[in-house]
Amino acid sequence: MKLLLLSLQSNASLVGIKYIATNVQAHGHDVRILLAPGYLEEILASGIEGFIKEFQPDLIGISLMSIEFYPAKNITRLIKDKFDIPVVWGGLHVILKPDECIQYVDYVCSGEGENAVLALLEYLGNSHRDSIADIPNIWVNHKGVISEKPAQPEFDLDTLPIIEYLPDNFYVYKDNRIMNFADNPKLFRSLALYGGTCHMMVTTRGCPFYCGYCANAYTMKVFGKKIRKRSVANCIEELKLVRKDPYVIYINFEDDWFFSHDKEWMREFSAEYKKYINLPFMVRVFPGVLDREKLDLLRDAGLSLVIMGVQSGSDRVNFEIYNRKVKFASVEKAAEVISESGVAPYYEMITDNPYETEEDQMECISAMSRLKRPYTISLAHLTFFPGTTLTEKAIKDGIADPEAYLSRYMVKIDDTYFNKLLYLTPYIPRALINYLNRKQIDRTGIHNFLIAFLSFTVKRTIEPVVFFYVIARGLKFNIKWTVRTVTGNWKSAVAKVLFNFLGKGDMEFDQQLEVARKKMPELFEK
Ligand code: B12
Repeated sequence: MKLLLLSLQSNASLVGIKYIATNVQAHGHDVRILLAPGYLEEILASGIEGFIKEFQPDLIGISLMSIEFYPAKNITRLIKDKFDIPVVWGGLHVILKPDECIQYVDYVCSGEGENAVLALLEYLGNSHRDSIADIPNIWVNHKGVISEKPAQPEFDLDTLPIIEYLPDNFYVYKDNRIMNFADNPKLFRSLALYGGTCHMMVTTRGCPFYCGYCANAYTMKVFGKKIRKRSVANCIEELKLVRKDPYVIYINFEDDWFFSHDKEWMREFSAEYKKYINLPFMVRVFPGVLDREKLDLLRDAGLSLVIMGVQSGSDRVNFEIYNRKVKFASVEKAAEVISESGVAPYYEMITDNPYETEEDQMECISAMSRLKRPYTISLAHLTFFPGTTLTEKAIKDGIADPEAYLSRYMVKIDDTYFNKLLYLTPYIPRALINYLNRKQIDRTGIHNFLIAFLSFTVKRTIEPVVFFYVIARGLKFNIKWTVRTVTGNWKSAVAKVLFNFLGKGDMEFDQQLEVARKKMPELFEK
């Protein structure tokens, strides 16, 4: 049987789809992955049409996060116009909204896809398409009649085959041509995140927290609270394979809770990693449970950067609005530990929260200004993902547009006085932060001018320097690693500096949607 997996993501760094592809392939089927970055055209490009005609898949699978909902809806109808091939959707957005997604497609996968897609493909090989598939996780839309299916029981992650960094069945649609990435590695590197120097990997699945804004708070209702973990041997096997690609110089562990591994695991992992892999890497940490001993073990193995979600510097916002039970005192303690270990810190903040008062915002700024420097910071809009407790509340209160999460992400993040000041906190003197940190009613023209001026200049001068210093320090000032990281990432680094200079954010996706809204209004109707 043949399976075509389609991703509409803007970059070539895929994880979930690779797992599905590798598992289905390991069972003897022919699989291709096609990346059509942000495809949102009115017609099916002849290149894509030709590729499907030539491959003749028995099933087409489309992967989508919420941001890809309209592109997925569009390409599904274009494929359906030309081909009589069953289509299945899966991915985070489908897990959140299976009931809505199933309206546009034959099947949706409301949970993990590895076993579900395999079962569906084999079912299509054995049964008549008119019969109704009875497969865990797979909802069916049979001529408009919907059959729901409860989530599949969990499986042991070590039973999955190992995924590759650049599999040879990975294709891309570009300039009306389909190209194989393995045959065009330069093209792959131009579309992969960090210039194709970084392998993204997950060693656990699950998150024990129910933060009110996070999509995980909903997915954990589906998958259960238990965190599933891969063995050290299984992770090292993947890394050894990845290590063969000379361009990969950095490993990015995308686990929501990497620190759920116990000390024994960390000890064994660090020893093996140092021995066989020996590349710098990054992990995500949660402030309340950061363990110094584990951090030191990882640091010794090559840990160079940690991403820590802070979200807000106000305990009221974290506890009462985000249901995130972490006091800022724990953040301060964790920041201290991170700073002492010499690992580069990157703190993530959520802004533009309509429930936040000016007092909360001021508390947030002064709390963040107390953190040990140097550190770097990223801001993201509060996004009202469907199914989360915060979204339900915001919709009830008439505050959130239930559709906004489909399009609003990074754009115009530094529009407000508060966001600008928050972004500046790691870089300007604390006395200046205190002077600028005040309510709107107490601000004068001087405050507004200073914020605009500092925001413009700091982004173009101090920020890149601090960023570079923090990264080099995280890499223990190892010249070889620093040079390799910088040269490997020079395109993203230059793009960041350039975008900072031009004062541009990640606008492309929103603009594309606007154009599509004008050209294809019917696509945006319910
Ligand atoms: C790694 C990661 C990325 C990577 C790679 C994503 C990828 N496509 O593989 C990168 C860095 C590219 C990324 C980017 C973004 N991400 Co991200 N990312 C993650 C993260 C941390 C882990 C995902 C992962 O690898 N999980 C492990 C794999 C095995 O699971 P999976 O991807 O869900 O895939 C399984 C199922 O979903 C299903 N499945 C997936 N595809 C398909 C397809 C078919 C046909 C079927 C049947 C099943 C199926 O089967 C898979 C295997 O079991 C999650 C957090 C999380 N815990 O999920 C956020 C997360 C998915 N990201 C999120 C967001 C918001 C983004 C961005 C929009 C951020 C931004 N502001 O730019 C961008 C969007 C990029 C784009 N579309 O252009 C949100 C999504 C929320 C939502 N409602 O969509 C999450 C949930 C984070 C969060 N807690 O809010 N991300």
